[in-house]
Amino acid sequence: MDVRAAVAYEAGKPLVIETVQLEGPKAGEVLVEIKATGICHTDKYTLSGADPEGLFPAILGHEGAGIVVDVGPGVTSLKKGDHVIPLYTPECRQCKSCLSRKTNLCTSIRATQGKGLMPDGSSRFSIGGKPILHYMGCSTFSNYTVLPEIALAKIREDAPFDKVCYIGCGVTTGLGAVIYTAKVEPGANVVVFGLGGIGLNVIQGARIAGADMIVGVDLNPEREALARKFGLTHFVNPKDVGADLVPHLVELTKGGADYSFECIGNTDVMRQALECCHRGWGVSVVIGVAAAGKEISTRPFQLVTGRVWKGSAFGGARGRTDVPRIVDWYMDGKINIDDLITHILPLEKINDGFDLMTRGESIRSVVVY
Ligand code: NAD
Ligand code: AHE
Ligand code: ZN
Repeated sequence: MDVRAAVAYEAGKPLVIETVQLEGPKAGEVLVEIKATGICHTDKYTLSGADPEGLFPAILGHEGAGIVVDVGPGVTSLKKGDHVIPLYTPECRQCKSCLSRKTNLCTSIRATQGKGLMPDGSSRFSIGGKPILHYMGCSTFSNYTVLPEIALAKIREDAPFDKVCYIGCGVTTGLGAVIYTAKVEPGANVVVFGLGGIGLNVIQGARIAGADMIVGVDLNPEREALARKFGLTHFVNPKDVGADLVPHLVELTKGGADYSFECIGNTDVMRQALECCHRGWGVSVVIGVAAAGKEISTRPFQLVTGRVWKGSAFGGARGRTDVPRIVDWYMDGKINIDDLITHILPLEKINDGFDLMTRGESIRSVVVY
């Protein structure tokens, strides 16, 4: 079938709206009509050329929601008409990782997904017979896409697509990092670096977990007011404290953070996030994705004296199990998504969404088909 998609032909170049040919679902696959998709910083990162797994030409986008249109042979858990959220972290419930119960990083299709291909090693997208690659197994910058059954969370039908698409990445990543990865407890002191689409969800996660002090660190002063609405108690602009940021945060939290979260993708900030943690027990969670070639460093003494450095992908959430629950939290008014969706755009304006993010003017832009 012919579909409408934003194609990333080359790193660093704007997306091009094209008519693309999409093959139907093969065994174990599902055809989904995407109704809405968020634009995440990771799409910008890959488009920039800094992602070692960034391949072109491709159809980016990994934060969508839509409706099942057709299923391939052998699909049992989904049927035409089901409402779904695509999962860049699938949940096969059979691989070593899923069965371990120690991680959400299902490994069953990761190798082909990282090459921009479906599990059988081919692409379903093409233009004039030339293959166009998938992205993060999702390619939600297309009004129709094909995914493996294990990479779709079935959600309730009354949930609005233009809001719950954000649960496909940003909401789950931020909330999950607090709840599933760090397991923040009531009364904890939390420091969040970067108050964008991810960091603001970390803040609301920390509030829900019952944190006492929720400190936000951002270079953009405009982020403070919105963050306060989500539970922020203290705002720090690094420009105001300069080289003294770490001691300032340690003093503010009366000895250091119980938990810190890096939501930027800056390796210097990752170090600050670790070092502002409390001696003996502070846990720092890396969420931000850093460019190819970047490395983190600190004095090993920081770890010897009890600070813990860990990371979180998709918030540690098991997509098919946890995503439908997070949709329920939104529908029950337990989490706020509406105030984070600052812009709604048609597909033709998708490049404006990237520009708004670059200029720090949006939290989430959502493309509605
Ligand atoms: P965003 O652009 O919306 O937000 C980034 C924020 O960081 C902005 O508010 C910006 O002003 C602030 N900032 C930038 N440099 C700073 C600095 N040096 N000090 C303090 N603040 C600074 O991005 P986002 O969508 O929230 O994504 C954040 C990061 O998380 C990205 O690296 C993205 O790729 C990554 N991410 C990771 C996962 C995961 O599963 N681990 C999932 C989604 C996104
Ligand atoms: N290809 C990138 C990795 C990027 C990355 O870390 N992705 C996160 C999700 S970001 C969503 O916005 C993730 O889930 N990682 C686990 C995985 O298996 O990819 C690079 O830098 O190499
Ligand atoms: Zn994302």
